[in-house]
Amino acid sequence: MTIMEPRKHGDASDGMIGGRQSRFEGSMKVTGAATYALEYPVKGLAHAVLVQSTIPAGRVVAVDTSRALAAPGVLLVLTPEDDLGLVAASDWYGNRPENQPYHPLPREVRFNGQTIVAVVAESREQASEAAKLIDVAYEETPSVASLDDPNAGEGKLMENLSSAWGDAESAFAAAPVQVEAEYRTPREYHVAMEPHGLTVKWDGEQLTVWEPSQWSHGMARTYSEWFGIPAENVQLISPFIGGGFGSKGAALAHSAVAAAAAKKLGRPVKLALTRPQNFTGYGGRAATRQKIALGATQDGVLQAIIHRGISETSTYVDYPEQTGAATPILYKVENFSSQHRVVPVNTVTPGALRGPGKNPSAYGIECAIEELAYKIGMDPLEIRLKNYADHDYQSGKPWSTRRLREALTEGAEAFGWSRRSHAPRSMRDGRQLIGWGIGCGTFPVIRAPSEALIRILANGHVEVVSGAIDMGQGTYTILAQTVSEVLGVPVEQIEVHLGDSRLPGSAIAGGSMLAGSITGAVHKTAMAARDELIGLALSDANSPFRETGANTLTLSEGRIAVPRSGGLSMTLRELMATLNRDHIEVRRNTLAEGSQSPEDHKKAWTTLASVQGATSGDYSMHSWCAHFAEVRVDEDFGTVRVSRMVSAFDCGRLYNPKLVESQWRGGIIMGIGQALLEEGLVDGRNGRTINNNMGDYLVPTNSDIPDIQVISVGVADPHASVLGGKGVGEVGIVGVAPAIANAVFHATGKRVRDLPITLEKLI
Ligand code: MCN
Ligand code: MOS
Repeated sequence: MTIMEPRKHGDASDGMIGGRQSRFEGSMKVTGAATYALEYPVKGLAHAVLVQSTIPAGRVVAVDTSRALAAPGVLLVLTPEDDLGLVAASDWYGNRPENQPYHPLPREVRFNGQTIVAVVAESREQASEAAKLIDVAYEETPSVASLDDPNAGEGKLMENLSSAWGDAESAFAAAPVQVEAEYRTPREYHVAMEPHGLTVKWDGEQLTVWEPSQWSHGMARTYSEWFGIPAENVQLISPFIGGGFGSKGAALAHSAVAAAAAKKLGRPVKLALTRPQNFTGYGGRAATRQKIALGATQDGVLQAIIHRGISETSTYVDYPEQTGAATPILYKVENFSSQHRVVPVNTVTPGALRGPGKNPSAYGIECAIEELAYKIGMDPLEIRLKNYADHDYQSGKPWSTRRLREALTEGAEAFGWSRRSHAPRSMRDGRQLIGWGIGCGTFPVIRAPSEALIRILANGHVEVVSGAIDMGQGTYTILAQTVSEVLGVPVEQIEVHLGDSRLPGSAIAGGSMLAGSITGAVHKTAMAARDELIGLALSDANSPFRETGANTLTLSEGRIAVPRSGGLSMTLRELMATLNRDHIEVRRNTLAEGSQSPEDHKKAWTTLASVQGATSGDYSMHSWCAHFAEVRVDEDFGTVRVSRMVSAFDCGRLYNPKLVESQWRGGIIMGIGQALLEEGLVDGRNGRTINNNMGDYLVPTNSDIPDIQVISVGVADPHASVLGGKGVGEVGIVGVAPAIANAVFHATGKRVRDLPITLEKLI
């Protein structure tokens, strides 16, 4: 089955799976009708403001709070002196340290920008003013600012991220053509439009948290564990999120501080991190370095890949930005070796940022493959097709579906690749050098069990209920489309309720796993609701369908009918009335039959323990893409502009091509930022992120973004998900930066191996 043909806007079928339905909550977001976490009108609010450390490592020796406490409106000051009475919560996988206290305002300072004091006052202004009056005395200890610090060291080998087959060293040594290079990426940040923050309220032992969340259930669990209260006592509410990009999957230290302050005060508390505080409230993408050695024959057949990568981590958690995530699966190669190390430095623990691992990994291998192509005078498109991986050489498994070849050829066709002239600096337009480059990308298909509830109401409307979230990807919309297709109810009659930890369990909106996982659960639930409805219509004593002799009924356009034309037909509302039913409710999940205990449910919805990776079954399952970039480089000034992008994707079947195209374009725009603009600058003296604001940390604006053409070459993948879709949200960013770096080389003859590609590196 091929993907749905794009439909014209306004078609009746827009609302079905594969239709181009616009996002339901879109107008609410742009008109201000959507309520964000900090906008809930809670009575009696107090306001918290944080003070962060100004040293990279050491101890808080004393905090003088006297001036702050005397300031107008101040209600409470929390410092490392205060025992907040919290207990350490489990990690992502549900492993919990035993009886370990948790100090979100620790005495020990491990990075510059760590939260150490909170000031709570009647108003935000009063709290901000008082926070300036806090005096902290530190005892500083030696620190390591970044990977560039001479004391950074070799780091620690991550055995589980190493991979090898064949004999890479010998094959490389024997290869007639060798390419070796080191590629670097800097610290990068999420800079979601909506900053971190939360509103918290206690009612006795009941805790309500309004906080932007990529995972309502997982974050609610963390609160319940910190405070030692039953999971049912926590309600985390997050119906609208102003972007997450990986930064909003966990409850963080500042979240704990706000909740503890509310408890101590007996008043609801609102805490909004300032934009600079967002840069250290949660870590961005770690800085990386990777050395890649490619051995090949003169005619461009890969013989060996040797990959050695490192990434920064904090001094207290080993978080790898896995530079070897894409390297083993993009090309056919019989001899391979990859290792990844993490180097502890005094930073907040880095985190997941759109396409974690795969993104810097593709930057390395996709630049290296073009370096090889230029070395032997081969077309970069041809070398990729020549080394096309017919199966996954790492796991040995067949691909479920892999239309990367089609992505490369159809992308090349749309881009006009055949008109390229090979030599660097050979294409120009006046003073502008023109360059073309390719970058392939990939992202694994990850899946998790999920749950959903569907209610058919007396008025014929349908409610779909899940604790899943929508941070802009389109969850609300695709779930309505899924139900519309199964129950034959127009989307206007479907209401989707999301973003609340009290609602049925859901996969995290992370790892591009939500859409496939939650449409699977909603589809299963809708099918069950359909069976129940038809069953009732055929068997209920009050139902006129009982007499028709039909053995099944059809559901479409909000009506239920016998299949033959001219037969009995009525609206769902009429049917509900004749059945005398107020509502029909069905709840289903995608856990295995034997895993339905309360413990299984808790594990499935609140930890990542049940998540299935790309090679957990018989196949190796991934989304794929090929980006074609055109850059124009001003020869005198060294300025680079991306003037054209054509990107072709295999993400399986698309539930909603309009939203998918928007996801892809969003990823590509972030990739352009990564290639040309984004760079977290660290002060080597004190480990401070210098450009911790949106004026100095540059992300693309409209004027940086060219026309972006996106093409789908996917086919439904029945192994990847119930509806045949693969992940969409992250793959778009993967491979963009190398496509641009390769285009810059083609334009200028200059190879920039450290991102971002700024003008001083070119002139
Ligand atoms: N979709 C589809 N057909 C498919 C797969 C997806 O139509 N076969 C569409 C749907 O509209 C779906 C969306 O693409 O809602 C994303 O689906 P999926 O790839 O499953 O990703 P998730 O729903 O798990 O969302 C998380 C993903 C991640 S991990 C990051 S990071 C990211 C991203 O989504 N952050 C985003 N996209 C984002 N988009 C916005 N606007 N804001 C963010 O913070
Ligand atoms: Mo996405 S970085 O996995 O939230």
